[in-house]
Amino acid sequence: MFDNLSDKLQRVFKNLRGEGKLTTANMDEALREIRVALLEADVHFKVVKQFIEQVKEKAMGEEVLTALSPGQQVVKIVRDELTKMLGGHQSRLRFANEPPTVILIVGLQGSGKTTSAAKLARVLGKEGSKPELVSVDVYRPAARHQLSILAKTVGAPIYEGTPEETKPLELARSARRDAMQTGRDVLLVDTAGRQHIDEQLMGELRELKDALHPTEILFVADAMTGQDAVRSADEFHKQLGITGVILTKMDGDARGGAALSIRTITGQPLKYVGVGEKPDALEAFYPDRVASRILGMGDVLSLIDKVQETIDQKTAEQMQEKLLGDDFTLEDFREQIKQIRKLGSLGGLLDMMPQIGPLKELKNAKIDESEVGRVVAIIDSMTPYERRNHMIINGSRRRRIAKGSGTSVQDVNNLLKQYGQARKMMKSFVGQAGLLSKKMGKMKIPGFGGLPGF
Ligand SMILES: Nc1nc2c(ncn2[C@@H]2O[C@H](COP(=O)(O)OP(=O)(O)O)[C@@H](O)[C@H]2O)c(=O)[nH]1
Ligand SMILES: [Mg+2]
Repeated sequence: MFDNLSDKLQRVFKNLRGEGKLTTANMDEALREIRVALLEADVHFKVVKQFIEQVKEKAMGEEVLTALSPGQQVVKIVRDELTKMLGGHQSRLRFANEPPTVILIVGLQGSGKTTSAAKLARVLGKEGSKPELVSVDVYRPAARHQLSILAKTVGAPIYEGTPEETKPLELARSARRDAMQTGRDVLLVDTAGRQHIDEQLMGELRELKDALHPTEILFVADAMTGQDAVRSADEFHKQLGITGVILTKMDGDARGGAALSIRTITGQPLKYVGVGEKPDALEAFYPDRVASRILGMGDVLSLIDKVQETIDQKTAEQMQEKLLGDDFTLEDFREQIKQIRKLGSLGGLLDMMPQIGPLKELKNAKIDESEVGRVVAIIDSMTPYERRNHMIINGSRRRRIAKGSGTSVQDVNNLLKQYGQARKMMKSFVGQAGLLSKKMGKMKIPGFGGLPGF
């Protein structure tokens, strides 16, 4: 996501940093490069124009020119403006005063409506809501069947309808009654899509809107279609009135033009992004985090969210206490490795971390399953006393452990070395981040990370 744009912007700032002072000349040059980078990322030209004007106005302001490090100020201005361009603050779903909250999911065919409806049911369920699904795509039985299967996967009930209910409106009304009777507090309505916007589709959606009074009308768009996604979002908004956007297939979108334009063009917020085909691949959209990520400042808050969602909370807390209390044993190390394996490939995680030097190189690294198995086997072959007192593991113990685990003394040596490094690293990184997130909840970490390279 945003890879090219990110690389280019970081290069601009690096050059700017080389200049001692900000002048009209080097600022103009930097702005020109930022403009090209945005246009190449397929950002709408109007959005680019507005962005450049804003940055220019702020960067030429008095405080910046007299600041100690003007380059740093400019990065901050760009980050703030990028955040604004992405919508400013996170835009959460709204709920009706009287349940059930009705959420209408609309968009063109193939954009990811059905998949997103199920993903959203999963997210809402995790947050403590009791969502119910219904498909009103009466034209394609396969589409309704697809939602039934997905509903099972995410563990949400679906209103299947009776054979007499052949119209979208009838189905939706019955589903709402069903939700009310069964105590479900959110009804997600997956609608039919067309390849192009047409009057019949809009008429049908308007009818649903008038009858159901949805709290949210979420437009689902395929990020890979770039400005086409923005255009259709705008058209839907004009004709129907949407309340937010879910941008899907961000995992396949290297440029990011739709994400960066949709807010400014439609005036409606991006609420969620789809980042894969699986039911758990939906993320809430945080403009400030994404802006930081684009500028290579990492996205430690999303990283913490992911770690917390994946790793069993209790284990993580115990681990943190151990780390801080300095009694992180080989048994804990083994547990930790098992947990890390659950997080999946390192690539996704490293994307969220500040791109400092060598970390960037690690980006494509994958957790090696056989390596994980070997490490666990070695630790299993130690006595409990050894696991708690790694210092006593001398040469003869190492030989015995190697033999017991079917590995070599070299492997055992490596593992002990890794363990030593992990103790150090964990203490400084996860220890701090985890504890901070625990103490501060969702609060922003003040001054986090500073600005890259300054
Ligand atoms: N890679 C990727 N594929 C997605 C994402 N969201 C949906 N898809 C795929 O896009 C295709 C169309 O999705 P579907 O939900 O059926 O679209 P609909 O016609 O709008 O209901 C399916 O193959 C989905 O698996 C996403 O975020 N990432
Ligand atoms: Mg569908």
